[in-house]
Amino acid sequence: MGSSQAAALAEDWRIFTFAALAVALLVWGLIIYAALRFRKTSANPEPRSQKDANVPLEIAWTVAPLLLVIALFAWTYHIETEVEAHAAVHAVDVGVNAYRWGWTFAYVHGPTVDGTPNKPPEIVLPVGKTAALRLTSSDVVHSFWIPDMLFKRDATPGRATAFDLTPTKEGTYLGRCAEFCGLNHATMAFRLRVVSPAAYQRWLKHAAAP
Ligand SMILES: [Cu+2]
Repeated sequence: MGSSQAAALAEDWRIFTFAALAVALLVWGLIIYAALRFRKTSANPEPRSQKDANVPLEIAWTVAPLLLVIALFAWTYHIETEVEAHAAVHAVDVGVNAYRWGWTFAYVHGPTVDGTPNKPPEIVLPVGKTAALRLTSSDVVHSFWIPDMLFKRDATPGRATAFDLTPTKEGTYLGRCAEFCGLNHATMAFRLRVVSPAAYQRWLKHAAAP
């Protein structure tokens, strides 16, 4: 996972997958058991009535899924709170603006990076540091999406939204617009390059130079 927020989200995914698998195994097991145990045979010519009631069982299969859903909800809420948290201090502060059909990254204490469809802009962040990204749109609804960071956030015109990103692995990650926004939506890409703090300082100095 490329960021601490992505690691938290991946954990949520794993919990849901294991919970779903446990329920599936139980249901499949009971189906197989019922099909074998209660099938019509010469020794058992009259299968059990379909109208039989079993109140304790009915309570159990109502309460058990309810508890499971409540637990999954609570766990997801806990993880979302972590992902949505805003650090008190940010190493980097970047204004991200989406427009038809590109991105601008305006560093609060640094350069403004723009690009073209042929040369997508690159946002550079230091590894292990928390960056504040403030997302806006100049025209229609776009969506900031970095698949490897398991993160997607809509950019809505007239409304600023901020989120934290703490990259944990150096590398280059592809970003795209995830909300259909017109003719050149498909080319509305950017790159995120995560580098060491020292390399970040060098880049900052170089990029800010006239
Ligand atoms: Cu877009």
